[in-house]
Amino acid sequence: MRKLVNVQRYLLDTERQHPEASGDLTSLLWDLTLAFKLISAEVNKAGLVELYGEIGDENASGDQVTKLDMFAQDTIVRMMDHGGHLCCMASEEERELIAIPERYPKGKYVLSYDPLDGSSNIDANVSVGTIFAIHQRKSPDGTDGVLDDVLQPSRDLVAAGYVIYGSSTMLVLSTGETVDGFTLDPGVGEFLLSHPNIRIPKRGKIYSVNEGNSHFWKPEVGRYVDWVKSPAAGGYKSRYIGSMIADVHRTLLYGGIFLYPRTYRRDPVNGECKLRLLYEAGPMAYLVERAGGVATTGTTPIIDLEPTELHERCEVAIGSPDDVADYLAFIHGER
Ligand code: AHM
Ligand code: MG
Repeated sequence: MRKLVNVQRYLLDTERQHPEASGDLTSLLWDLTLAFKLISAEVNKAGLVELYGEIGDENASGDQVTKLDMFAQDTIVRMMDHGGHLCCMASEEERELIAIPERYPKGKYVLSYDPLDGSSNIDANVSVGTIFAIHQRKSPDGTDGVLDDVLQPSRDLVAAGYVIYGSSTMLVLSTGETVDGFTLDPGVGEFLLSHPNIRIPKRGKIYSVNEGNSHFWKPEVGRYVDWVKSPAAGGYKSRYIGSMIADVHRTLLYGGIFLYPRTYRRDPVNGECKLRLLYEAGPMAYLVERAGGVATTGTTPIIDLEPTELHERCEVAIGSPDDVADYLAFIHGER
């Protein structure tokens, strides 16, 4: 009979491989999975309980906030503020750091997250997801967390993952070694290990980028995209959902490349990037690299970027090592 591993058993097994572990990270992740189950239940019935639609506000990054964004944001804060594992949090939906209330103990970890990535597509029932990243704090134990606790490179993450609320709900997680996938069994309400040790293929046959921006790319990006869809490249397909979590999840499983390059639409000199480093690009880069892939801005590995502000953005090229190598060759004018 197949061994059934729920996420709690997986976390305990991982903890036992590290005798120095205090169990704090395991409890933190366990609390998070409960938040994900609550969000998953709500996403699944959004159309029924009138949770679709925008609430008329913009978030810290200037995007329209949807009702489900707010639900996901509130759920994570409510589940995570009192466990004694965190010293502060940072969210796409909040301009400033989220403090742990005075009355609760302050822990040794920091949580950065995007409560509902891809939510601009949600009314069309497109897959959305939660992205999360956990660092160890740098400031003294027991005190309130500070900005420097959050502004750490993704290379130093102790855990990261995402939950995709798709045709089924899936949690993809790494605590530093393997990348493992769990599917939520709605009957029993447990995340069960379904995709152990995910490895990205060395090369894929899919490229994923918003080609609606092509007039605003650097010419090198356009040259790569022209090449990748040409017969010379050997028959790549285009897939773009417009929900990073879904586009990167597919890239992780099938291989290929996901791009969100800088566009020169509003600022023709410096251009602008879309994806946020701390809670979108960084954790996804960490996971893809752990699974054998590559994640770069075009010049720097994303996991090496030193964030300087909470909602900082960066360029993104993520995927199979051979595909990202082709992209870099075009970007650096070698092809
Ligand atoms: P969001 O966090 O407001 O949903 O924005 C991020 C999303 C990503 O999921 C996705 O990759 C990107 O925005 C799509 O952007 P675009 O519509 O410009 O292609
Ligand atoms: Mg997002």
